[in-house]
Amino acid sequence: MTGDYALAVTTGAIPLVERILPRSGVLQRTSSNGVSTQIIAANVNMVLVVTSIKWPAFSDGFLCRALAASSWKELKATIVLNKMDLCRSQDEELKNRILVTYNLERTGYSLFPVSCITGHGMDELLEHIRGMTVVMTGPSGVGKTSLVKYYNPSLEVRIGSLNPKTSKGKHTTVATRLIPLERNTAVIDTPGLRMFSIDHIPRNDLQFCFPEFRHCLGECKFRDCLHLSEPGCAVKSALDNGSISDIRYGKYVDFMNEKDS
Ligand SMILES: Nc1nc2c(ncn2[C@@H]2O[C@H](COP(=O)(O)OP(=O)(O)OP(=O)(O)O)[C@@H](O)[C@H]2O)c(=O)[nH]1
Ligand SMILES: [Mg+2]
Ligand SMILES: [Zn+2]
Repeated sequence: MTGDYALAVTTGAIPLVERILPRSGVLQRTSSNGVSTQIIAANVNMVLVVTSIKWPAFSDGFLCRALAASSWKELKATIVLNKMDLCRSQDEELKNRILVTYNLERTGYSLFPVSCITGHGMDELLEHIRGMTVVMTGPSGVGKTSLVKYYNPSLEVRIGSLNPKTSKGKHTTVATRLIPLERNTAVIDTPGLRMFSIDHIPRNDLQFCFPEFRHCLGECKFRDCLHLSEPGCAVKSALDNGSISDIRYGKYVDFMNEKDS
């Protein structure tokens, strides 16, 4: 597993792995078969959920699923909003909406608008991940590999073009790889995902995967409130007074309903 630490003996020419050391900081998703759970990377300090302002289109669904999966494993998550060089005046509204929906004060997440082309925000992002091993996840074509290539230009990696009809990526990266950037700092590049499935998160636990709900939990009229249509719900009150975003709450309801069926 990428990120694993192993004990190895080196008596011969080839080191022999004796055992894998216990893992911490494991990012998981539900496999595409919908049944088993897949470890994306192990021993990471933080998850970078990489998105793009456009090409491919920004997706709240992907982002909220990846953030929920990170919270589920108690992993710190950071949102990277790439391709800011493509942001035109007609995209400003979307950019501002994303900043409000996911901003630090409400959610505790960090958000970095960046561009791998102009270098905008890239120094700040490097400062943010310094000293850590971070795993990147995101849809195909958002620029995950471009990001590591920006930090390490001599790196031999494939960067893919987009499908001009769909403006989606072509699943260029096919294997997960740990790339050391500087002393004590490494980035794990992963293949782009069509969907970040979170079927492995139990329905009753989803509420804990939205950090902005936390201050409300325990404040609802019913102890077993799932914040859907129960009376006296503190999450719904926070939604009504605007301290929880309607987009984030909408995703929570979608994910809860998916688990119903
Ligand atoms: N305009 C613009 N294009 C970018 C930026 N970053 C990456 N791209 C382009 O986006 C396309 C996809 O980049 P990749 O780095 O291969 O994307 P990826 O996320 O690694 O894709 P997969 O490996 O398929 O998951 C390439 O054509 C890059 O040149 C950016 O900041 N601005
Ligand atoms: Mg890639
Ligand atoms: Zn409630």
